[in-house]
Amino acid sequence: MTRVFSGIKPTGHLTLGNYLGAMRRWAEVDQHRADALFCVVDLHALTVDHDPARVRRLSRQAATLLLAAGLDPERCTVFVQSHVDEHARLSYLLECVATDGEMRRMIQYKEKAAREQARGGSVRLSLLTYPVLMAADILAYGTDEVPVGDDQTQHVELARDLAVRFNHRYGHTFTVPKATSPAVAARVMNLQDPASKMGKSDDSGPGIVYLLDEPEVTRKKVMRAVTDSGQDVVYDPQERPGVANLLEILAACEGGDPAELAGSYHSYGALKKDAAEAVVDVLRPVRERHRELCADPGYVEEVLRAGARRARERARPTVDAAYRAIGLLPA
Ligand code: AQP
Repeated sequence: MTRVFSGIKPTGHLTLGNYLGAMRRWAEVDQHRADALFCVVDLHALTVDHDPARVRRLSRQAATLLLAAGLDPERCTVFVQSHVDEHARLSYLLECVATDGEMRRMIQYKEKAAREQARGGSVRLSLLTYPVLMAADILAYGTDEVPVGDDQTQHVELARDLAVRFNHRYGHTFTVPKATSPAVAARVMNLQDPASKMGKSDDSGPGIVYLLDEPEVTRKKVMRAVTDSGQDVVYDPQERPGVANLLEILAACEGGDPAELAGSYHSYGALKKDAAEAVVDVLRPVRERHRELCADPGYVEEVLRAGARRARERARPTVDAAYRAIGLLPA
């Protein structure tokens, strides 16, 4: 059976980008067709300046939202990364296979390091090495497929490269994974700055739809989305990124093709109105289920405990095999 792994980082409140690019597919497709593991990757949230209490709160919230989005603990494994030691154990071995140059080429590293420096902060070493930890997250589970949004494909490529290199040097140990992305909305853009990805740790609140925004707030954000200088509605991500983003969001929410949808609109206002309603409709059941789950925090904790037990059992044999293959004495 195909093994699927993916994760979400508790660095902010989850966004429409996280949902359309990743979580929705995990719930609607992946958990039904594969042996799937989904993880709140809390160690990754420590790579930038962080407040411990906030990371704890956001980790709990992210786990609750994964369940609210439809992940079913009877069908898939939902857990928190730091509860399973194998991730950090394997990460060090992979650091001994990765190179400094490879790490410095990562686009997210360049962007986030520049952002930290612009804020006057220092860049943590873990920001540079976190793609190796992400490779460990993936490789520890013998993962075949990693369903992610567009922004994460470079990191999955790194996991592939490290798996191939390790296998070549030390004998076959890891499955070589591949990234899968949705056909539409693989990169939802910021509504106020359609040249940038909608990111949960960005500062620009009005351009980001959070999953837990009230419907009225969501409507306002979509209605105020920056559009382009033209008048006609065409799907052209290069020349008309604002309108293309709204068409992609609408297509992802309602099904359909963004270029075809463009033909049924004669004004930006009508497109925004329909996109706003489509987003509100898609998020409504997630918000409702989230509210129910918040009333029963013991249930979420139990799901995470059981998930960590299952994940540990799956990861340990592969990580132990990697320790032996690389030349370490068995304990
Ligand atoms: N804007 C997006 N469009 C489509 N997919 C997206 N994803 C994130 N943003 C978008 C996908 O959501 C999954 C979880 O993302 P992550 O938690 O690993 O963080 P990230 O990729 O770094 O995205 P964020 O939300 O922008 O976080 P910050 O601001 O902390 O960097 C991934 O599959 C991702 O591709």
